[in-house]
Amino acid sequence: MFQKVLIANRGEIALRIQRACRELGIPTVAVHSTADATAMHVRLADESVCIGPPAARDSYLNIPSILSAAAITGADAIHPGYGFLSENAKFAEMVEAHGLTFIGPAPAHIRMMGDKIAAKAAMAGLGVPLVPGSDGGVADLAAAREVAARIGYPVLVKAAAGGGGRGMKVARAPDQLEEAFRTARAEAAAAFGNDAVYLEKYLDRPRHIEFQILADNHGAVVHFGERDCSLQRRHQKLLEEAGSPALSADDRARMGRTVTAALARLGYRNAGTLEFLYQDGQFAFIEMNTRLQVEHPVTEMLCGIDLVREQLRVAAGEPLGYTQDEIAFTGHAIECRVTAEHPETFTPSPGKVTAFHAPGGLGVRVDSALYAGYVVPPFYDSMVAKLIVHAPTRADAIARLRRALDEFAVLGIETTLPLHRRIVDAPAFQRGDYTIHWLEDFVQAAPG
Ligand code: MV4
Repeated sequence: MFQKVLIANRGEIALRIQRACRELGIPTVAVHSTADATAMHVRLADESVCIGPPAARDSYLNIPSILSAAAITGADAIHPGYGFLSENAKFAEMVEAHGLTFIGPAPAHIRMMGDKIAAKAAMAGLGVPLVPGSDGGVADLAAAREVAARIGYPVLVKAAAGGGGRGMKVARAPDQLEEAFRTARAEAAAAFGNDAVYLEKYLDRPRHIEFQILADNHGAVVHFGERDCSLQRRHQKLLEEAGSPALSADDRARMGRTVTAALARLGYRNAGTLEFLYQDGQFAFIEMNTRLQVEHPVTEMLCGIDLVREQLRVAAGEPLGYTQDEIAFTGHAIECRVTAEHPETFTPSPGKVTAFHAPGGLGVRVDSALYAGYVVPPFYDSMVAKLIVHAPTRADAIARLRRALDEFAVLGIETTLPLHRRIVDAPAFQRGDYTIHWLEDFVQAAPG
């Protein structure tokens, strides 16, 4: 096992990784910007190193600073968390070139999944179902017209280097294709320095369902079931559940077998998530994330496993030590992402937290780096807490979530807690009857 782990991140995920390391007896090194000197992840680490000024590009994205911090403190592994450098293949390569272990997949797999065209080609070859679309990229408008005529309108033009909703354009009819194609291309070139685009049939009312997998360095791959992440606004997830209210145990087992077989053949290592659109009983792969995700706790609660501990163990070369049939899915878990934003306008609300009281009790978990007196800086992601509940049934989990939200107090800043309280009471949410478009409409409608 590792002697010392450097955590190249901040906030709640840095705490989450520290906790797993501490339970394994591994000392941790925190890195922080000058804006984060009083942050909880610095207070709770065994050692800390200041790596630069507030702007992320000068600190949490500063590869030479982070590698120097690892060298100075004698860390032998780096956990990147999510965001920042977590899906940067070059960083993973440099970590390994310095003789350290990158706690994540092989650089080649990070790079492959970062190119959405390459990711889809790989998955198609491994028997994973895709959305109907172009076979690879579309080089010009004529090629786009041919593909669109074959798959039928509406179609989506997507950037190969995109993902998470950036660089997508819909064409609902042939007369909209030229505009969609040209703007998607231009935006992709400007945003990613890569103008490669591809075409997909546009699914009009899908759910977003993703499968969590874990692979050791010896060829064993398991899945921990799915998460339903359909409740999002402007590509920011607000609430996630495990399992999906739309799937049966049979659906889960069938898709689980498909994804674990695919990743075993790929030789994938460590944690990963396969994203699917799910509509009319059909799964269609869209992207793979090669990192630990924000919403991993719902999977942990459902399966009773510590995913970060598992990441550390397999990165250190240990075998998984269990098989798929030893993984049980028990009850239901829901996570609310609480952000420092106005609950109706979504205006950012950084500043001093004057009081903080986290809910507790059976089946309630709060992952947060907040404390009373902490000043939320304006420089980073606005997420300040994750509230996760687990209960025997979905209805019990919703009742528990309502109760926990009522106990949760974050004063001094605006948060999205009141929005979560409204979602929990919405009949469509309670029925589990929603698509990726539901929340967008719900927040448009006036509260009351
Ligand atoms: C789609 C789609 C409909 N049809 N692809 C948006 C983010 C990126 N991961 C993929 N996205 C979508 N791809 C086809 N062929 C609709 C979306 C989409 C979406 C997907 C998941 C969660 C939220 C979403 C919100 C808007 C659009």
